[in-house]
Amino acid sequence: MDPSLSTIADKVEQGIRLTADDGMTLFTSPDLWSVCSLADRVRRRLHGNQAYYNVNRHVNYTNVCALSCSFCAFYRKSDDDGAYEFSVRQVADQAAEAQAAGATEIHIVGGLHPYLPFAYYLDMLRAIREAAPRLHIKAFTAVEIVHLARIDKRPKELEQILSDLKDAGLGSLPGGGAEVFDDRVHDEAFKGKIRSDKWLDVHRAAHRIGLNTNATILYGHIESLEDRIHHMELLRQAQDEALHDWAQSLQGVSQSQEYQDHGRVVLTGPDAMYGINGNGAGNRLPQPSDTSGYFQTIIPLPFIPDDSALQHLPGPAGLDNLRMIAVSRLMLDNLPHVKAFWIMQTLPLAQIMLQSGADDMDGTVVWYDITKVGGTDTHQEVDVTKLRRTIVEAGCVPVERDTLYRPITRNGPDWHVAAQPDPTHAPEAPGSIAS
Ligand code: V47
Repeated sequence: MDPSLSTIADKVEQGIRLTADDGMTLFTSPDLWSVCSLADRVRRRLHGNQAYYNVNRHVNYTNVCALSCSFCAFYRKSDDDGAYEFSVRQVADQAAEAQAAGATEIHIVGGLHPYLPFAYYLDMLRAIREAAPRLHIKAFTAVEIVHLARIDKRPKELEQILSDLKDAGLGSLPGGGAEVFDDRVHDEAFKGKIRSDKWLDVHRAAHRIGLNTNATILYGHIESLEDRIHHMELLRQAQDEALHDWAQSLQGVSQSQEYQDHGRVVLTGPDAMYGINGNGAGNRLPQPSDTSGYFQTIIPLPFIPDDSALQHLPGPAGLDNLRMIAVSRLMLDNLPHVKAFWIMQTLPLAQIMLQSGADDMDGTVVWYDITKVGGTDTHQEVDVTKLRRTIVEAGCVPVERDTLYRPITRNGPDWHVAAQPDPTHAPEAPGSIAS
């Protein structure tokens, strides 16, 4: 092992939080395989050899956007060729179709449409609830939430907007729109978009009203490695606060000593930190509750230059993508999951990522408009057999999950939430491809 990694390896062994300098060492070490195997070690502590996927559908309800982010090839102005917006009925029909095909989740995001009123968004959620009552609705990035707070007839506090959306059917927030938490990068690549403080405010407000959320980082464009680490530190801090509130809201949850002493939660330490001691007792992972939410997963998104205003940039290479997954796993010690979003990472690379820190691949997706790797069209679908095969071939056990990471038992399009498996007792043999 690269000797500069040995202090970090000791910290990982003991469950001690890594510093920003440690993060830079992980990014610059020539010994990528040791970085990946450290990340794999903590991933296995959390999830054994299980790897998660879901049966979902992504819907991008409009590509019309008031912003003009230079990394984005998706947005159009309302009079541009190819500009579109779906009616509430069209979205609800897609939801009904997804539910009939066995999906458990609909993931909805779109541009900041200049004319659609707040009522459109509430109506959309209510119509989905009615047309597809079993689907979990994961919708609207923090950027869209701030836009909705501005366009409502009576401008509202973030928490009120989120509560209105929750009452209409919203189940959780996706992680998009975070880009890179840095003012220089913001001003050069996505000026006009909310800054990091606002993005974090939206997620904090969502957590306070009991909504779980995800987080992303868009990397491999004009940001520096230090910017990536700073982004991770801000997320880690926000998650400490969320987990603190979550633990306060529940009685009898086991907490690590470090959490009690320092108000921070490391979820990736050795079993003994959580009273697990090899017998499965104790639980290191937060479980979804109605009263308090938290960040579930980090999704590192590799910048895809094609057709964007930054298409002269090369975009990150495969090994950078792999290292980014591993560093995210090691630095974000209090986020339960790391997602290798196969649409952007590609299935073969996502497979290697399952051995380098990632434990989740997102799902069947079906239609995806925001990025198209290698000139594919918007129909980007894998079936469950292929997802499971990808996972099994990576030496992992495929576990279908719902949006809140509860395991699903399935019989064709029928499904229900199963009892939580104990990740400390996950089988070591690869799973079966048959679902
Ligand atoms: O917010 C836009 C990014 C995001 C490009 O929460 C680009 O489970 C790469 O957030 N190259 C949307 N990325 C996707 C997203 C997401 C995806 C999967 C799962 C979840 C989740 C969230 O895509 C945008 C933006 O950050 N993006 N353009 C591009 N050229």
